[in-house]
Amino acid sequence: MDTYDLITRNAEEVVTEEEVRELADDPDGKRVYVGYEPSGVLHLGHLLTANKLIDLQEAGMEVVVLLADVHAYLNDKGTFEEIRETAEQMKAQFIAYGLEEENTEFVYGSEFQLDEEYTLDLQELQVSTTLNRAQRAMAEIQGGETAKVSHVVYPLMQTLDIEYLDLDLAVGGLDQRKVHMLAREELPELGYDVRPALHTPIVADLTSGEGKMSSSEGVTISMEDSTEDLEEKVNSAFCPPTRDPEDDLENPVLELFEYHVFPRFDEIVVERPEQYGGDLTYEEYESLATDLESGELHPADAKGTLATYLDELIAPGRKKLREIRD
Ligand code: IYR
Repeated sequence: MDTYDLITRNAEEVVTEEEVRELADDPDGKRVYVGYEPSGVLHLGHLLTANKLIDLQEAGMEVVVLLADVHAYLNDKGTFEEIRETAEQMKAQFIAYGLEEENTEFVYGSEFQLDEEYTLDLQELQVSTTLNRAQRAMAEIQGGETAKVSHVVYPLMQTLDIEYLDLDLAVGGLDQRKVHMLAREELPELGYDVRPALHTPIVADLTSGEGKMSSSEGVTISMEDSTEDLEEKVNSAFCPPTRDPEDDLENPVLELFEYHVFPRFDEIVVERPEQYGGDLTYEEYESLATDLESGELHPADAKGTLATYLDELIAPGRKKLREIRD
């Protein structure tokens, strides 16, 4: 796969293609990051961007994971102490999941976001950004909560992180796009460079195929799940073999294959007894999706296979989490 394709595979949006192509021409040592608010345990939402970081490491880039403790605090995720403890656990799970420890820089937001220079830049951004603009940037991250002053400071700090961590590329889920757009507009106001951004898709809710899979509502899959939990959740997932053009429901089973399984395994084997046609082997997502649609692959077999591969993916993180907790 060529470097640009590796960098952008499974991305929903690339801002801008031209800027990312330039990075792909000389990726060695380029710094890229994702920031995570430490909260709960790692779930598939976190792992979607983590997969992208693994691709970027493979492309030769330096990966920075921001454990955004101050952001989590501004977003009311607990006491500072609780947030720090969760961040430590997240870091251990990311490494267990497959981020190369020697090529990944883990940084706490509080290590640099409370410095004088950063704080003064933040004040300047507060002067130059309208309340309305900051609120719009934050809408998707904040969810339905009533806006607090902290919610408008948050995207301005996320903007500055890109400069202060000396990054060449910002990565995030599609829910981060408005913050990244704000950053592209505001950084030059402070005399800093504009940086490109890459956005991963948002996976639909497992049981309905609507909205997004999240830890706060509906069913999500996390590193806390046992093999049995996983089987149960995947087996009850929404998995229509063909898309109904009348609705915009997604097939979350296919999405999980596309975004989580295929990027991490070279081939996928669907085990079937001889009487049902024997095993099927797939090297790429498209062939599996085609077989599901044509009826060659039964949804029950697709789900069983998905549960097995997801289990393998989360097993190291699950083990780590249990060790930490014991
Ligand atoms: N807004 C992210 C957390 C976050 C991301 C980055 I990239 C930052 O520089 C700071 C915070 C979230 O919604 O989890």
